[in-house]
Amino acid sequence: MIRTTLNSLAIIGLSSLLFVACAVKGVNNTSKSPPNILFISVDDLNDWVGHLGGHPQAKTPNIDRLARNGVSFSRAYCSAPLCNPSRISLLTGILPSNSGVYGNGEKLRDYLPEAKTLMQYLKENGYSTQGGGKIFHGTRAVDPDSWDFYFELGREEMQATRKSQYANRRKVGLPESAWMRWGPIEVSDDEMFDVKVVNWTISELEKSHEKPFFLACGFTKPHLPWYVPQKYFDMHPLEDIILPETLDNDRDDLPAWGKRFAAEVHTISTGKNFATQGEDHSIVLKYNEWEKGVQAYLATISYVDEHVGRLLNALENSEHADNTIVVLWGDHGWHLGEKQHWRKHTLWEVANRTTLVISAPEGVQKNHLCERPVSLIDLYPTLVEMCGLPARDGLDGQSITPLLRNPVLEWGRPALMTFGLQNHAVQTERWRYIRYNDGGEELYDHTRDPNEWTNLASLAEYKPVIKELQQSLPKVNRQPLK
Ligand SMILES: [Ca+2]
Ligand SMILES: [Ca+2]
Repeated sequence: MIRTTLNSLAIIGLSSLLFVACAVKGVNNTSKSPPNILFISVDDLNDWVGHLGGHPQAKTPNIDRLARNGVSFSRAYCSAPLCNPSRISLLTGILPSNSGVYGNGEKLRDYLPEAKTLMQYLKENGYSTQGGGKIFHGTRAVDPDSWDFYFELGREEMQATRKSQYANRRKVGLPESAWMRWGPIEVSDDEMFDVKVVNWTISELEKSHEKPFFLACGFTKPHLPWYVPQKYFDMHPLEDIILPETLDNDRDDLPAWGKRFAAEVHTISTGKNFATQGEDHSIVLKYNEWEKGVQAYLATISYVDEHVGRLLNALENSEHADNTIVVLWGDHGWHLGEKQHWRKHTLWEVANRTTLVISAPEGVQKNHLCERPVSLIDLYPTLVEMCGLPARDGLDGQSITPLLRNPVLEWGRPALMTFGLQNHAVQTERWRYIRYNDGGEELYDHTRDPNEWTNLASLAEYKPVIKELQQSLPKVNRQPLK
């Protein structure tokens, strides 16, 4: 079984889950200046990292190293399984059901003209805020008021970077008529966009800064296309690739909206015969690309991990090493065939669970895996508290600093996920409850069914469980703007 189970969490390099009681000081030590934040986002990263065990062949020694230096969350969930709403909710602290931001087309300031982003709040409190790569949904300075500086490539350099990434796609043997965009390419790491952003971030870590800094480095991978240099594919030999465990008739017990989300059909138009061919999974099977896709996702994650390692090295070798919080987060999960679905865009755990690791010189345990459900919506109030700033009203999340100090603390707060208007999932340690806008329901018992194969929602014996979980559904569902 690929999915992490409670019993398999004692894994590579992580110590026993048993919490060793130990006094931990608060982060905001008055004798020091406020801590800096190195904020690393990784686009479309599910739980396929070594220490989380989401895939047994994931190789991420550097993200694992960060986890050994802090707390990693085995049940970290996005607010929405899609880039724009996930990132806007994280960075404003406002849930999609309160903002009305459900898709990738919505502009932050059309929906939330008065919202104060995390970066704006830090700026108000004496921080400098700098970013590069994909932090909001885009690789330029989305919401300029949030940033003192945003690293951007010039138009020509950006075009050259794109071109280098696609230059060899014809050589990698992909069928011309399929949408799959993955395979090794013959470019050096330094030609890759993410690496240019990492190099800039490292240059900032090597400097002295007058103010405490918020420094954001946003990887655009492992979002498709999965084109990375050959050496990362060599780390994951095709002949050894293990596929995710799936059930052929898994969709049979889904309500209408669940079936609809699973059966998403894509029209891929690149101007050359890339028309709709049906569902992703049927195309992947038709061209015998499943193993290659899994290999390419693992390879692209290893590529990101290599450069996360360079960021960590730069921080460790800098004057900021002893006063910098590190947060690494993915914006949602990813299907690679589970429920015969690819990509995100569903309310199952696979599309919503992501990687979240937090380390800090003080106030955060080292080498602990926290199993409590947490949400990316919690990051804003968490960082505000870790920086010793006044708590903000009007945020939908809740600070998880108690879990950073004591990862086995009783928590009891479920995570909430939303995909489109009035489609929600509620996740506790045991249960996942999904309710769609037409009243369709799913219920999964993760203690017996971590793959979410058996929908229990129609069984009378689970009505009290559902009633309890429904208490965590949003009371307000803001309509999208016309
Ligand atoms: Ca994404
Ligand atoms: Ca099923």
